[in-house]
Amino acid sequence: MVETNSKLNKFEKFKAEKDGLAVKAELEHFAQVGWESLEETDLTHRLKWLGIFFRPVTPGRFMVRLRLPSGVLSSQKMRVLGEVIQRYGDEGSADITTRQNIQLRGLRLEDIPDIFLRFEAVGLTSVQSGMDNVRNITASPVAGIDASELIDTRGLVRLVQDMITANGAGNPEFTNLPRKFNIAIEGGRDNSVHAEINDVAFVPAYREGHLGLNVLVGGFFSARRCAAAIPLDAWVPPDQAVVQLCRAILEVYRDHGLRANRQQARLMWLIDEWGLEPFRAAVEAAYGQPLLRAAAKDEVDWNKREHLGIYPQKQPGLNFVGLHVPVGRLTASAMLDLARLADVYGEGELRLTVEQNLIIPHVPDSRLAALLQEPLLQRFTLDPKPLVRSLVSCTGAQFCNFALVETKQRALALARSLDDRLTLPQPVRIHWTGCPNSCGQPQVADIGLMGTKARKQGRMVEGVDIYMGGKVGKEAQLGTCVQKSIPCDDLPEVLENLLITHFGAIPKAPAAPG
Ligand code: SRM
Ligand code: SF4
Repeated sequence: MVETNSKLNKFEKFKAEKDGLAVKAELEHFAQVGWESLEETDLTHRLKWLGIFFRPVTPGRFMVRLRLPSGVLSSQKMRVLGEVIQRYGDEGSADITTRQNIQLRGLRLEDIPDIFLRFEAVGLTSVQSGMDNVRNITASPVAGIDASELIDTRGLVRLVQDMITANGAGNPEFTNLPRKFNIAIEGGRDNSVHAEINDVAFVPAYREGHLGLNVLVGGFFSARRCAAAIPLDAWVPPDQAVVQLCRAILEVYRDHGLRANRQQARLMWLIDEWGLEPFRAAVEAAYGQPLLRAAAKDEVDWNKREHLGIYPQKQPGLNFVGLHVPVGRLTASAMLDLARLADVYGEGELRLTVEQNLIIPHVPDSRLAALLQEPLLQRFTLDPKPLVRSLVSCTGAQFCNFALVETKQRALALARSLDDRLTLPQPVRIHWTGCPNSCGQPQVADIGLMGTKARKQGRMVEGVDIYMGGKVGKEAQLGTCVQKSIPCDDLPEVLENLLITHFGAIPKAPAAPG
């Protein structure tokens, strides 16, 4: 480690005193004594190593963040997750996250040891999903079923997660990183994972006629700085090499990442400090053999797909059906129903997307018509209107204490009313994020809205900074802030004007009276 102990930030100090994963052995005890008796750092920080998040906005009601590699889960897992929140009535809910994952809400600490046993029984884990750990590993949501895919990455993603978490048991080798860490492994042509915003991303590329993966490093968003990932100038075959390279990069980051200033601790800061070639050399040394230079070009040459509606799979006669889940919010009954739909119409599997939507794969041609009649598809539609369709939103003030504004409900209400008032020639991707941490990825959106405080008629009110210019898919590019501190109350008019001026929206004729 570079820094001396006196230079470590307070997070580093508490991690050095007691590793986050240590609370695993204490969970039963915590559940017995109750959350009010817990030592502050255990409660608000260390529990996140198990994926358990104390929510200051709803004290006593915890959030649990799962790990769902590639966003794939069985109907059995979905049923268990639905049943877990069902017992909390109206307080229980769930969200599909911007990393193809699920977070459960409303949980009581005393129930969590039992809940974890239920998770274990079906192969679910939430370990190392928060704080200074590797987040859910993302991949194409149609890996293995997409007729045009180059590499089915599901197995690789699973292997990388198993390496990082010791098969879900928790792996002390990687529980004290300098900061959070994001990994994405894309096997398709459309960059469905937003490779550019991950600390490490793999994208398909042919090298001397062999199909493998080029490697990007250093992408991240933070309140202080946002950076797109840059090429490591390395190529690996799509096998154990991916796991070994992830391990090597994580070891370099763990052992040399900057730990003095928490605002400058993500991987890109280390790459900046060292320079790319010395960083690459250190990774190569940890990898234990020469790294091949990158293929001259990668195979990401498509626009990003949105996966809503019905598409034929590469398996003849089967289809995947993409459902729109408004701002990713799920109830227990919807989750149980989704599990049933996957069993009845598919092969008991569900997929999640980074747009916070859901896919039912493996639906035979003969069952499509019946699936479309299911009442849940009135709510989770296949063909929503252009603005609601591409809406993404972070958690916001309802549950997140960092939030400067309420996001999900406001985002949905506004998108619905603009959809009613405007005709749009194509979907416009609007992303909401409640604060500069950028969990809702406003920088990848056509229009990104980031919560802030604004002034209106002499009063401080909820507002947003507006981002534009984000591009996804083959020409991915980060958007930038174009307007600051717009009061949320003014947004209907401001957004309407932006949509008319930049996206070809046409106001609809007002409905005739009577
Ligand atoms: Fe995030 C912290 C929610 C994706 C950047 N994020 C948080 C916390 C844990 C803060 C907290 O303790 O309250 C939020 C939990 C709120 C809650 O109750 O849900 C939170 N982040 C989310 C989720 C749920 C947003 C969503 O509604 O989908 C996403 C969960 C993903 C997952 O399944 O693991 C989520 N967060 C992201 C992303 C997007 C991504 O990964 O593509 C980013 C930007 C990309 C990145 O990290 O480079 C992101 N979250 C942050 C940051 C800023 C990190 C930094 O380096 O400064 C924080 C704050 C922090 O870590 O200190 C943060
Ligand atoms: Fe919370 Fe801010 Fe992340 Fe939204 S962007 S979930 S408000 S930390």
